[in-house]
Amino acid sequence: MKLTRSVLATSVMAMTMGAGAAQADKLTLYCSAQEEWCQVMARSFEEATGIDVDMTRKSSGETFAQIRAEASNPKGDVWWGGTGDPHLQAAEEGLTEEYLSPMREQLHDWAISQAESAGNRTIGIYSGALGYGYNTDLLAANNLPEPKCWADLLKPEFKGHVQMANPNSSGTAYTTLASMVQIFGEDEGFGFMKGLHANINQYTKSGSAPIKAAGRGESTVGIVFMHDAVAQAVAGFPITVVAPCEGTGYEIGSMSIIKGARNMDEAKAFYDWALSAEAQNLALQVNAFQVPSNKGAQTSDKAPDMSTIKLIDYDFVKYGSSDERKRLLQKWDEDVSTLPQ
Ligand code: S7P
Repeated sequence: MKLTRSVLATSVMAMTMGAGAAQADKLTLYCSAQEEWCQVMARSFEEATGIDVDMTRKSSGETFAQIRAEASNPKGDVWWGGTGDPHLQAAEEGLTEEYLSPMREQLHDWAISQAESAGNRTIGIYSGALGYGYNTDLLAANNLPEPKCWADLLKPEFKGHVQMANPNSSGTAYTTLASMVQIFGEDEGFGFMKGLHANINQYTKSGSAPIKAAGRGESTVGIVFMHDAVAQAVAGFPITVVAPCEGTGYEIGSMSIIKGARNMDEAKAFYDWALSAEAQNLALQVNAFQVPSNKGAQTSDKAPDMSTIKLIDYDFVKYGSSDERKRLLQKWDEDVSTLPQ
């Protein structure tokens, strides 16, 4: 893949600025998007720049916890992908580095707002709406009514049929929890999570695992970002994608440079490159159906159409704040996860 002149110039500039960099031509990338997308980003950056990339894929909440644990001796350089809330929390806790990329002018306003709300210690790279998907064959085999709303997932006949991730490890599941609180209010939102708990067959570590299980016929419903459900349908699995009738939350998938990165020049080169239309178009190669943040990047025609989905005005500042994220997770741990099923 060829870099545009501006991205290449930016990358070269970043590389030459860094006299005294600890290690040249190496980047440690923490990735929280889907594995295939992480792989193609790492390999394409290597091809474009000759910089070796050591990439590890972990869920958003797990990566946040790792970066925090490593804060006194940072091992990662860039955290790319994953829901924005833990990136905002990392920014607030001083775990990520302020950076103003020359690529910012090419981005949608929502990506810049994400950056500005965090003192430019993170930035939006894609967006996507939360929803769920279900296996049409299993739904029919179990005589279940077609679900259209969040409330439908609480029906007693769905007991044991619904899967979601654990909000501590998964950004998708934290977005679910924060969305329910915003849609229904705190008390009713937690009431919803308790009702849902009764129907959950498993809390997975990774956010997209529940829809993969539904695709394989191991679970009927998976609560995920709608683009992850579309990916299963496009792969040929009998999955129907639902935009819940009450409205839904969404994510601004984000990227941050880790504070104290050992390979700071390479980190900035990756950051600039990852904001380019060319790099964001790599999503199309791996059936990643998020909406890209570069105005010139292509959105797949299979991607959920955000303009037709009833989106809430998700309060990223509040639900990405350290206190609120900790509080909601603790409350979920104490009041929801401990209930009998
Ligand atoms: O699969 C893509 C995606 O849904 O995964 C990210 C997610 O946060 C990572 O998985 P976890 O839920 O396990 O944290 C999203 O940002 C992305 O759209």
